[in-house]
Amino acid sequence: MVGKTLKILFINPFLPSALTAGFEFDTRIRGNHMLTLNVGMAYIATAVERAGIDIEVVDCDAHMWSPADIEMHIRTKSYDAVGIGTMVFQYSWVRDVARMIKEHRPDVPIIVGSTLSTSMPEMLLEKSDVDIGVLGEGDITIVELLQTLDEGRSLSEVRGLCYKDGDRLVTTPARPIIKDINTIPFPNYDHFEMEIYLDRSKYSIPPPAPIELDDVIAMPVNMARGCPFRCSFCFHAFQHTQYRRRSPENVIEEIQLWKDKYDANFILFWDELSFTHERPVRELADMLIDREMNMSFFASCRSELFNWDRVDLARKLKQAGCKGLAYSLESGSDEILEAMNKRNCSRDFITQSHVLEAVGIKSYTSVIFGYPQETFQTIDQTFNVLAEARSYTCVSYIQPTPATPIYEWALENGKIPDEEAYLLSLGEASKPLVNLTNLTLDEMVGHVDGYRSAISKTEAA
Ligand code: B12
Ligand code: SF4
Repeated sequence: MVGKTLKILFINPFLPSALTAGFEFDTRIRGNHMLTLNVGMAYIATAVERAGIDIEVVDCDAHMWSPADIEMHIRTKSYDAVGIGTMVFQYSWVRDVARMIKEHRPDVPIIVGSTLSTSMPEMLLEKSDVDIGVLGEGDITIVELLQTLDEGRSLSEVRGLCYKDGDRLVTTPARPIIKDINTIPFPNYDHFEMEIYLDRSKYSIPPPAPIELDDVIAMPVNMARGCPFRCSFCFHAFQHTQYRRRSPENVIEEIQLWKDKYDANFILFWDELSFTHERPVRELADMLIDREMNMSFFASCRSELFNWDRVDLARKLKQAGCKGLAYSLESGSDEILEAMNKRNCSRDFITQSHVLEAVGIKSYTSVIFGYPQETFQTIDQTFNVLAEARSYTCVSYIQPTPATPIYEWALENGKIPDEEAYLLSLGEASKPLVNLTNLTLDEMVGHVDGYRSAISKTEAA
């Protein structure tokens, strides 16, 4: 057992531009700030607490706090380590908070996990006051890391880390993935500002809301980890982690917990890919129906899962409570889909959208403009596919993120002359930050906006 006296502070960063791209979420309460639980950090905090270590969570996201807002907290309390987990887009926020922590507590190690440390460990450690980056899944690594720090042993013994050792950076061998993810304890959200999350959870349901919003109490559930695909703009392109899914029994047990504890009536399956093929859909749907869970949910899948031969399966999923499925088209141009290594095609996408429409499941999709092959014609193709599919669409522009093939391409082709300046500017993806195309940014955005205003007029009608 690790020393009981250890105390770890977890900081959940404020996601100021969490309004994702083109979806116009209900913004009545928090301006454009859509609030969603930080599931990954909750898993980490839970693992640490279960190892007998004291934890505290400062929930900046729930309170919309800046680094300055938590300065007093850092000054007046003492901790053995600080843990932060967030996306690449919060690099600037994390850099500022790490600087502030070091000013007051120079000896407290700052540990960062999630996609930020996994995607850009060297830049993060070299350019900020962060001491240790946890790479990939952190559930086991964080506990071993804290034990090692506590016992004063060398961090080189801990797999899945990048850390500062004097003037040099050390990367330890990769942490093997957790093969059976049913063994991972459910995340405990008691240290998060649950009243605020539950109160605002309804605003994370994208329009057109398939349920009366005021009735919604939504909780996130992570049903699968990893992704079997390697799209060239995606975090998973360089992860090489095996796709794993929890058993339906295990998922339903967690859903039951949120029903009992929070009166949840809506589950957001925050997975890369909730469903890859037919069997898991059927298994989960059967179990939700047999156990009379009476739960609405959103999940994600690929665009080739449903066709007219599987309309009964879609119907069953609807009967089980599925209100919406997210699956990404990304582009209507086959050339761009190939460049993205997307391994889907627009025809399947259209068919699936029609099948889901026929059974009453809303379909949500996203498109990314601005790949190097983008032209007026490919933009037209994308909007033509969207019009035919009648899916609800989130429109964004490519913001290459570190370690992905498209980021490497952008670097090699001089599209990102100053890496750090670019990474500090990352944010909401509804505006392009770099131009990878042969169009000017004004031309591309103007052409896209022409379609977007036409779509909003049709939707308003
Ligand atoms: C939920 C979600 C969101 C939520 C945010 C929730 C929150 N409060 O953090 C919302 C909807 C707001 C969101 C927005 C966006 N998102 Co998002 N999102 C997700 C999603 C679907 C699930 C995250 C999750 O719960 N995972 C499950 C947990 C178990 O995994 P995990 O978070 O990775 O946690 C593990 C490790 O990372 C690590 N870890 C995590 N935290 C910590 C902390 C410490 C201290 C340590 C040691 C370790 C550690 O251990 C955990 C357990 O093993 C992921 C995809 C995915 N499945 O991960 C994308 C993902 C994180 N999002 C992504 C993107 C691109 C975006 C947007 C840019 C989308 C857009 N087009 O606008 C925006 C950015 C908004 C912003 N301002 O930053 C990318 C991130 C890419 C990157 N390189 O950072 C992902 C990976 C999707 C993808 N495949 O590309 N997103
Ligand atoms: S299918 Fe989705 S999650 Fe998987 S690699 Fe492609 S974009 Fe990423």
